[in-house]
Amino acid sequence: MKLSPYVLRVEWALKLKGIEYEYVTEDLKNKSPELLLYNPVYKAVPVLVHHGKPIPESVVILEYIEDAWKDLSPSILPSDPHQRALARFWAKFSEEKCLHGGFVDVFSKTGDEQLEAVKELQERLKTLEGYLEGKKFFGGSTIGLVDIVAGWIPSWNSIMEEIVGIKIVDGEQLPLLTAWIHDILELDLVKESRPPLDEVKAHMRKIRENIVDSTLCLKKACRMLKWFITMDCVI
Ligand SMILES: N[C@@H](CCC(=O)N[C@@H](CS)C(=O)NCC(=O)O)C(=O)O
Repeated sequence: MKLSPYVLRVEWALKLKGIEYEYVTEDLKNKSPELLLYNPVYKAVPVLVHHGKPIPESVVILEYIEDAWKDLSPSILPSDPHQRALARFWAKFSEEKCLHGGFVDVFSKTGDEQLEAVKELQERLKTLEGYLEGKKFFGGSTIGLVDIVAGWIPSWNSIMEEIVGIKIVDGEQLPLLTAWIHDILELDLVKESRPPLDEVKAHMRKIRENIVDSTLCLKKACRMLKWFITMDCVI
């Protein structure tokens, strides 16, 4: 699943710590018995298998990598307990408020609802940007948990903006985040594992077309329903 931003997180963490790994691809339309065995609850990628034991869920895997290879630097999490808690907090915020309740909302809505979602997302990104103040990366001078969890933004953002035709991460409004996007894309480990952008674009475009089609169908169905109700009243 080269196009999965969740899988990419695990690749980045393994590369960052210099851990050798075997990458096993998965066809999600025809899931392998291994995937069903290793992740019977969600049946999703990524799954890390270490010493024969499976660990599912990208953020859980990142924490596992940090614990299992704690002697390998750089660390994904700070050593200070409060700083560790903060990193976990912002990683969760980026996931729940910027990805699921943010970019996904913008990408899955149309018209005024979409413009409203853009405004809300930009406000949330501004909040996230506060955690970058005075630092190159969220993790400091090297990337850490938040950079890895939010690391899909640099590759996916410009593609999403192009497809929906709306600028989301504006350099003037979000200068620190814009610089962070640039610095993330300059990292060798990111360049090495970056998915083929034309494939990402084609994949995202297909998703957007399906969303727009089903929204149009729904609107049409609503209009028909209203028409039937009105006719019924008239009769
Ligand atoms: N919360 C999960 C999300 C993983 C996820 O959604 N993976 C997708 C691929 S991007 C998947 O395998 N979906 C299963 C399916 O399509 O049936 C994580 O962080 O690992």
